[in-house]
Amino acid sequence: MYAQMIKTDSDHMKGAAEMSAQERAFQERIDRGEKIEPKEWMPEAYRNTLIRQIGQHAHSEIVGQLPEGNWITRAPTLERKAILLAKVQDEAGHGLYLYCAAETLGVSRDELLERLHSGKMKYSSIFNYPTLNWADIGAIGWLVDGAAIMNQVPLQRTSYGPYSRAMIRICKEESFHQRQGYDIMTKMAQGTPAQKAMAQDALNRFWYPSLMMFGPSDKDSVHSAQSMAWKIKINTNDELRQKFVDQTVPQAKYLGLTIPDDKLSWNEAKGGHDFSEPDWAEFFEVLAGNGPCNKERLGARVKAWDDGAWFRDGLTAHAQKKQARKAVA
Ligand code: FAQ
Repeated sequence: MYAQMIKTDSDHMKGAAEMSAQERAFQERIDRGEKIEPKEWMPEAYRNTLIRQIGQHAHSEIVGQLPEGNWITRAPTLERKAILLAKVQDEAGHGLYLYCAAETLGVSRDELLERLHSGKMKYSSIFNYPTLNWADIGAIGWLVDGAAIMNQVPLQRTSYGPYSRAMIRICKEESFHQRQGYDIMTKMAQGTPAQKAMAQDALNRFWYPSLMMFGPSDKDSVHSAQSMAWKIKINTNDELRQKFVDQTVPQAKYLGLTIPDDKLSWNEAKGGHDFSEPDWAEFFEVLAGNGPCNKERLGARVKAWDDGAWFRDGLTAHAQKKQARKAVA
């Protein structure tokens, strides 16, 4: 249904014969596996696709701090609090590397943030779901960071140099995040019956939203074909979703938890699991701004921006003063 409503990038995709000599040479560089660097020529649509994807990714890291930040003051032990603090700080760092990578394409961080705050740019749907209790922090690390890694490991080979290099460090840190989440889930699953029930409840609520992180099914994906031709994306949304399910099923089994899907089964012929699709109507509602926490998340980011105005003004005034003094000397 969604596919009928939209035009995909592939509607505008050029075959080799329609490309200019410059565009053909660019595509040949991509096909040879060369990295594209900031000052080099690139088609405007390639640049805009990168700004959209990297910008959205950066926003996801920053908005993604909010659901977990919610539990820093209520972590059950000092050790868990220190670990969660480090993780949430890492997400801020990921946002910064990604905003820097996007800036190399000629867009400023202020402009990207303005587009986020005005609703012109998206962030990952997953962060519009609430974190109701401590088990949710385990589920986020295990499932959400697990899905993020599944998506981002191939992005280390993406064709744009600054994005691919940012991904290398981000993936290392995401691995720690995933381990800490799985550790929380392990402790809870092996704890009292009430704690195990909380872990199961968190898995029940986060399973399908985690599957949605990979984007719409391939038939409804607007950008995949062109992004894959440019090696901005390395895999399709469905390929990565399948890999995530196959990786996560044995992890849930080890925890003694049940994935909330009656149709989940091993398919010997395809060498992977059959599983139920998420509710795509819910996904598109969340994208349209109508998820459980959309207004709260965006409101928190806009407030943080407004509250920080005095600090940004101070920094600019200081820098201008310093420059003026230098000019006089
Ligand atoms: N949420 O044609 P496609 C993290 C949009 S980082 C919201 O398939 P594409 C770390 C899409 O933008 C998580 N919107 O799009 C962390 C497009 O709309 P547009 C973020 C979504 O770009 C963990 C439309 O739907 N990771 O979690 C979503 O080829 C824990 C059509 O879709 C990245 O951003 C969605 N889930 O593929 C932090 C990775 N899916 O823009 C804190 C890089 C799709 O035309 C705590 N990004 N849309 O208006 C990607 O790999 C791709 O952009 C996809 C989407 C795979 C997300």
